Order: sequence, then C-alpha cells, then structure tokens
Amino acid sequence: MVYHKQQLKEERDQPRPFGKHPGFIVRRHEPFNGGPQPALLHRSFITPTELFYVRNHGAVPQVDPARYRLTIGGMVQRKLELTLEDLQANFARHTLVAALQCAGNRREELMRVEPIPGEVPWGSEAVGNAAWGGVRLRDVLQAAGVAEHALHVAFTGLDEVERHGRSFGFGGSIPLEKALSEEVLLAYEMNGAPLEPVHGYPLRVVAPGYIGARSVKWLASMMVQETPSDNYFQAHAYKLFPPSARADNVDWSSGMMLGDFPVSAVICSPDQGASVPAGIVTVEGYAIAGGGRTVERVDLSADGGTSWISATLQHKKQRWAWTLWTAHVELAPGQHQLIARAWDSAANTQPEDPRHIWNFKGYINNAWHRVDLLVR
Ligand SMILES: Nc1nc2c(c(=O)[nH]1)N[C@H]1C(S)=C(S)[C@@H](COP(=O)(O)O)O[C@H]1N2
Ligand SMILES: [Mo]
Repeated sequence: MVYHKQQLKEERDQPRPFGKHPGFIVRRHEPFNGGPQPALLHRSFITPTELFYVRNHGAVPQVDPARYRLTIGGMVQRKLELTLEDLQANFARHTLVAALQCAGNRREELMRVEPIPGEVPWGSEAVGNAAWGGVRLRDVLQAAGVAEHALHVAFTGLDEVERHGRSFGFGGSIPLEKALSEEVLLAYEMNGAPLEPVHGYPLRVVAPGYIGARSVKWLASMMVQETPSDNYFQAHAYKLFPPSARADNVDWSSGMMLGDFPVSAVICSPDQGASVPAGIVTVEGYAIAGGGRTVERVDLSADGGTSWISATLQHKKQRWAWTLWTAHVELAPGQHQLIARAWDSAANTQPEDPRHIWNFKGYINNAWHRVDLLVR
C-alpha cells in the first residue's frame, strides 16, 4: 500500500498511538507493535522517532523518573543503585548513530513458506536508524568493578510480560566482551530528545549490531554473571532452531542464542505490487550489516538474479548504522520482479530463498528481497 496525500487527510483526525506517524502500520494494539510503511522508511538516514518501529512484549510501563533506580549486581565488587541523575552527572555522555532491527523483521515472508502461529507478521519495517545519547555500559560496569570469571551481563526491564501463566520483566543478556565494547550504550536520549515512553523511558540498553531483543527497554537491573540470562526471551525465545524443530518437538537447548544479525538489503520503493511507468525506474531501500561489519555493496537484479547492477550507497562504511541506497533500472512494459541483496565487509551475502532458512520462530530472514512490479 502506498501512502497518499488523501490518506493523510483522512488519517489526520485518527488517534495516533504513542505519537506515531499516521502512516504507521499497527501490527498489534496490545501490546503495541508496529512500524512505518516501507515507502516512508528510506526517506532519511536518521529515522524520525514518529516513524521508528515499536516492538513490545507487554504494556508500556509508566516510570516516575524521581523514583527510578538502576541496580547493578551479581559478580561485581560494588553493588550499585543509580538514579537517572547519577548516570547523567557522573558518567560521560556519548552519542552514536546505530540501527536497531528486530530478529523478526521480514517474518511475513517466512510465514508464506509455512505458518508461524503466535508471532508478529512483520514486513520489512521492524528496523530503524537513530541517534542515541547516553552513557557507555562499559563505564558503569567499571564503576561497579567486574569480578574475575564473569562472562555475561543480563538485563531486566520494568515491563510485565505474561508467559506460561507467569508475569515477569522482559530480559536478555550480552556477552561481557560485547558489554565492554565502546558501542554499547545505556541510552536516555533518542534523536536528541529524552526517550519516548514506548522506546524505553527513562533508560534502555542499545546494543548495536545485535538483534533488537538485547536492547532492553525500561532497564531496571543488570546482573554480571557467568552464564547467559535465564529470562524466557534469552533461554527460549530469540533462539535460532534447526529446520526440523516445531513448537511440539523442540529441544529448547538445541537453539543458538541470537546475537549479531546477518547482512540484509531491502527494497522500500517501489513498493510490492506497485505500478510504474516504463523507462528508467528509481529503486531505493536500506541495507544493514550486523556485528560491526559494514555494507560494502548492494546488488539489484531485474532478471531473477542472472545479472546484477550495483546500487549507489549513500552512507558508506559507517559501522553500526544502516545505509540507504539507490539504483536505476530500465524496464519495458510488463510484469517484473526486482531483487536486492547486500554484501558485507566479511564477504557475507544473503541466501536466495526464505525456504532455505525457515525456522519455527521466524527469525533473521535475510533472503534476497523481492518486489513485484507492473510496468505500464
Ligand atoms: N523491556 C523490554 N525491552 C525490550 C522489548 C520488550 O518487549 N520489553 N522488546 C525488545 C525487542 S524484541 C526489540 S526488537 C526492541 C525494539 O525496540 P523499539 O521498540 O524501541 O523499536 O526492544 C527490545 N527491548
Ligand atoms: Mo525484536
């Protein structure tokens, strides 16, 4: 669906949940989940907050900043309890442009291979690129003093998520090595403003290059420990399972805990099913590389992958951020399919078909991105 001026007029009077743009696709109201229409996603390098996707597993908690405390415990020399003011006054402020991407981005394409019940059917909108401001997790860990033999840092949020009759805060962990890297932030700002409640106010983790699930919002506590978090969202969900696994036969210990996400390119415009005039067609989108790798090339094919042209990258070699890209193809009248794929700085590229990477939770689909067009 393309976003039209007419629609804007009609939607102006509609409620805008959490201050999101009228062109925001709400995938679920409770808990609130959604993201922008693809045609709005690639308009600027920094994704405006009103267009930034939201992935929630529970209701958005209302946090009183005066009563807020972050606790740091586990394998540390000094347990800490910090107010927002402590963090802002006693630790250096750092900013970083970094993309967040949900592990479930593009799940919809996997669902067409085989249904994935109970999961959010994301198109390619569960991604965004923001300017984050806050303190380095490393600096806070150093203030607490990390004990020997510690290997992971586990985070828990203030939200209440229901799973299997239990209610608990969303959580997850990252390896200590990642936690001590300069890119991981405890962010209190997004795009130059205090975090919006829906994005984790007053404080969230930003773990660039990792699946979004590790960037815990409404951060309540951090535990330094020898093992990964035993929170449901680290120990069961957000794991990559073998192709034969299904909900009724899964061996939960067989999955790989997801961290770095893989390289991926997406066509945002023209949109799926669009009708465009014959001639030179401008194709635009985003590309993203995980784990601190950079996007080195984006290829575009209009003949099923037999021949490819190189797109122009607009934000080359910027680690942690996405890049926007543009390509021009000449198309004659008729039905066409455009395909995009990216290569990263480790020479990784994308699998051809979602059938080959299907997994029962529907994570990290980075198959060649395809858009069907009618050229008139
Ligand atoms: N406390 C908490 N943190 C959370 C989540 C959540 O449900 N609760 N969702 C995670 C997931 S799966 C993703 S993809 C990102 C989404 O961040 P955003 O909503 O700011 O885009 O937040 C992560 N942090
Ligand atoms: Mo996610």
